[in-house]
Amino acid sequence: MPSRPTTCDIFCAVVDNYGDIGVCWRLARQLANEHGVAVRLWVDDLASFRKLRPEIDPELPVQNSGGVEVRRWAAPFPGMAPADLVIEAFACRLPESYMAAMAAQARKPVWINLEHLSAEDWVEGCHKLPSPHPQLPLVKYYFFPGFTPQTGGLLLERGLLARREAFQRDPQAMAAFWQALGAPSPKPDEARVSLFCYENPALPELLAAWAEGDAPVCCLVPEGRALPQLAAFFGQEQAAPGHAFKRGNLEARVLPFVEQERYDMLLWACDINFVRGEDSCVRAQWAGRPFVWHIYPQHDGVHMQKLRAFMARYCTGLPPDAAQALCGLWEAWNGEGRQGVAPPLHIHGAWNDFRAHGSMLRQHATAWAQQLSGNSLALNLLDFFREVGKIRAS
Ligand code: TRH
Repeated sequence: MPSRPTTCDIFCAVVDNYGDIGVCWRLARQLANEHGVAVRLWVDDLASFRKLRPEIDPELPVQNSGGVEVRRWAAPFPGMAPADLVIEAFACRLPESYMAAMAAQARKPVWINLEHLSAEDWVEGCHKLPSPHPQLPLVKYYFFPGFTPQTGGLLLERGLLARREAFQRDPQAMAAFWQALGAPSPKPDEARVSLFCYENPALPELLAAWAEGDAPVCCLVPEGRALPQLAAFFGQEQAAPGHAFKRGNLEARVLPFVEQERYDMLLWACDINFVRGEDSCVRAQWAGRPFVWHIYPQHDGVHMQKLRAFMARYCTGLPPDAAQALCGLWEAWNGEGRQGVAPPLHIHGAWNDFRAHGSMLRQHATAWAQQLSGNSLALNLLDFFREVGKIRAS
């Protein structure tokens, strides 16, 4: 068995929103461009993919983008030789015929199920666990991203933190970025906030806190699920990219959904980022700025356990008052987490408390990014490929 994969197939089913394809696309590019692996990325919803990568043509069954071969994943699945490394993202279930082809290989591919990100302790015990296929001579391994060295780490492109720091230190680059986005450069006393969230009962209250606050807030809202609530707050029928609204000390601007790299830059350029899901949450951490996470709500409420597990890790090393300010806003923002529930009225105070600890939270955010950056998911995955080869050879 070779020590490195030459080829890799990544399978991505877009369940909802953009996180599934966001993660798979990032991983595909990293394996191809930083590690020389020939990657085929199989995606069942190219229209969603196009939002993050506008050059994708949803009509094409095969296309190349950013060094990756992008394939439309549709039934029936074409017959083809499987890759050395097969990544099933988020248990999306590989095509039967593809699994049969894997089983027929003399040298079986290394088959990974890439799991969702969680900061919970149990992840360390489940990372890399094997799961033999009930009928076929194949073993699938669970690979868990995470925040400790006993997990698979996080997706981080080579040199990303240095690029981010250079950008944040370069006022001209920032000004050019704002101009290209059609937004004015920040005023000296303004808090610039990006707001990417699901529908949230706490949103009107937060917008009111900003409008009534002492300092100006400029809130940039990418096109998406927050827009109806934003429009309603400003008494408008609708909000769309290019629209700008003002009330009291709050100015809100709707942005188009931008390409993934530009979204990173938006996070780097803002003082505070409201993010959601899984991938934007990680990108906010790499931005080295204070952030507020709207975790993906799950029906059984397990998301709150996940949220608290992350808060506990993230707050380690923060002075207690700053940790309390951070947790207070995060809890309020994730509130009851469902529509139809009265907004948590304490969000106003929680926001003020968060802002009062702004410089400490900013310092902490930079240190946190640095601390996490040594545990690269792509490198860990390639190491694991070698490890499986050794297990098989022994
Ligand atoms: O979009 P999300 O809510 O996605 C996911 C999925 O729903 C998934 O099924 C679920 O399991 C997961 O959440 C928890 O949030 P996420 O993960 O942050 O993905 C958003 C992606 O969109 C991310 O890659 C960043 C990208 N993006 C852009 O490229 N441009 C933009 O303008 C914005 C706002 C985001």
